[in-house]
Amino acid sequence: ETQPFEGFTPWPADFAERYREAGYWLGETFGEWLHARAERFGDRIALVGEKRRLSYRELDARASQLAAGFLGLGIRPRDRVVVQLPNVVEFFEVCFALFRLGALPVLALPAHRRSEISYFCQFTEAVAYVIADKDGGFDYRTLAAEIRAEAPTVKHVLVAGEPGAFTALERLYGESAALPETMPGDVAFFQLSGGSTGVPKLIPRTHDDYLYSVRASAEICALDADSVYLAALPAAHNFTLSSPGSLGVLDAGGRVVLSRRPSPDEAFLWIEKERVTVTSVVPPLCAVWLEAARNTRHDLSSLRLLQVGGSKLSAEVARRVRGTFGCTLQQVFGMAEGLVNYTRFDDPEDVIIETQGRPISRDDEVRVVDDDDRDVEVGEVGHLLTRGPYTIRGYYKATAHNEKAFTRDGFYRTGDLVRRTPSGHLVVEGRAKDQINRGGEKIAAEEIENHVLAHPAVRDAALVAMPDAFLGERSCVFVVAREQPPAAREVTAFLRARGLASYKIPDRIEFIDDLPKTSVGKVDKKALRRWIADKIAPKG
Ligand code: J2J
Repeated sequence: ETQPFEGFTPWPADFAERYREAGYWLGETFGEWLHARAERFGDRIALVGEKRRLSYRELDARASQLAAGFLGLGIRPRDRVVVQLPNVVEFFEVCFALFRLGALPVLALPAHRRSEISYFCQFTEAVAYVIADKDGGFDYRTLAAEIRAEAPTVKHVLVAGEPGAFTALERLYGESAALPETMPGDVAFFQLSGGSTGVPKLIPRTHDDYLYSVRASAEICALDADSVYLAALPAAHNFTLSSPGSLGVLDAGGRVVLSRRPSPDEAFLWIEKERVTVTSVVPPLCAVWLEAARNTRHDLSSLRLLQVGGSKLSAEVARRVRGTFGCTLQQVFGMAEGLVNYTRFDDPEDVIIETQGRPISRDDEVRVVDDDDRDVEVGEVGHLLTRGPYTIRGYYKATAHNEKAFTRDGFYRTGDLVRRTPSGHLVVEGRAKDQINRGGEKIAAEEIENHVLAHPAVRDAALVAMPDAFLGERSCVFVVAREQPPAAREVTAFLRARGLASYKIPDRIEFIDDLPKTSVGKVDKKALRRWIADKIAPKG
């Protein structure tokens, strides 16, 4: 018996038992899972990066060697390690090494900057921070130096590539060592929530629950040892990692190809070269790929499945996928907190075009409710609540927030407004949470408002979504100035200097005398959204 992990909300015992009995939770850790894959798939290629290809056996061995290196540094079970890597082979080596050790990766995105990373390190009391030297013209070592100054718990900065002042990851691969035992019911790592509050929330995922979602996803998508998956979006994102993503393909014995950029230039090259069969994109990227595919010189004929998710796909774009790529479209509506919905291969075409799919599991409990948590009729729009074998019961160390984000009987309040069709498929109709979905990248309004409010010339601020033909939504911040309004450019520069990820910088700033309020005195964001939508609407 191990001590319960502080800050983690386990499933109630009767649910856990049910999930085990139903065969969802197999009692296997990521470490064992990878060993088993190496046994079975041996010298087959598991990962293809820009510089290296790794077989299953090599990946398994490298993970053990790196785990030994981490142990040598003093990293222990349950220690948190912030991992911020682009789509490189090292991402998997590091994650699997930490899994094997029982240390817990916190999966940051490459776009995150000082504000986010510093928070993750401080909040989780991370002992190490893993980066690449450079990516996309950005030097992560500069960021790491700032993080070291702000987060004293971070004892090690480990660098894939040129280490500069820090430690080269390459030097840590050691002789395999005896590793402590890990438990399948334990937290394996942290995903990040899109969030709607002042600070990002961390999502603890266990070996048992995550591996179930991966295995079941791989089955729904009919993956096998001949599947070749292109990770075009960031590998750390839940969609790319697990729906079925890289892990799903590794589960099936297939090959994962890592693209550094999601651009058609690079992605199409990989598709041709590695004969990619399946990949996943967000809707704006889908539109870009569709355009580029019209006159590409690359052979894309190997592609059998294009998955689209992360934000709402328009039916117009959806309809073009089959004709352009000659492959099946699959809509994916998922969340890092758990629940993932897929359209199925045998769904009628209109269901594939017009719905966001149905849940993975028979034991995914889905409720669609009104503002008072009463179930609405099939076909009516309501709040989506869910619980199940791979949906968390609480965010990490967030007791007060969990009271609001979960019902008393453990349903997660997704914040999504959906409609359920008679066939059980879900259609995303909107959002109740205070978040902007900028083409799949999530922005928590309150987080940005707090940053804007820190500007000395700002008295009040409200961030809302404005419609955008390409991204679906962009962000607009309404600012009430104390006296003379600052220049918009100056506010933007101020936010950048605070170390915010680029995608979170408001796309537009509107100065306003006062924020409109509702009858109960809350900021009337509906009115602000309507106002900005009207203002930017094409005239005529
Ligand atoms: C509309 N909104 C969607 C969709 C997600 C697979 C796919 C996506 C994610 C993801 C994921 C949507 N149509 N098809 O984790 O495993 C919005 C909803 C949802 C939120 C979750 C996966 N697919 N969304 O996007 O944690 O609002 O996960 O609650 O980043 O994205 O965001 P995230």
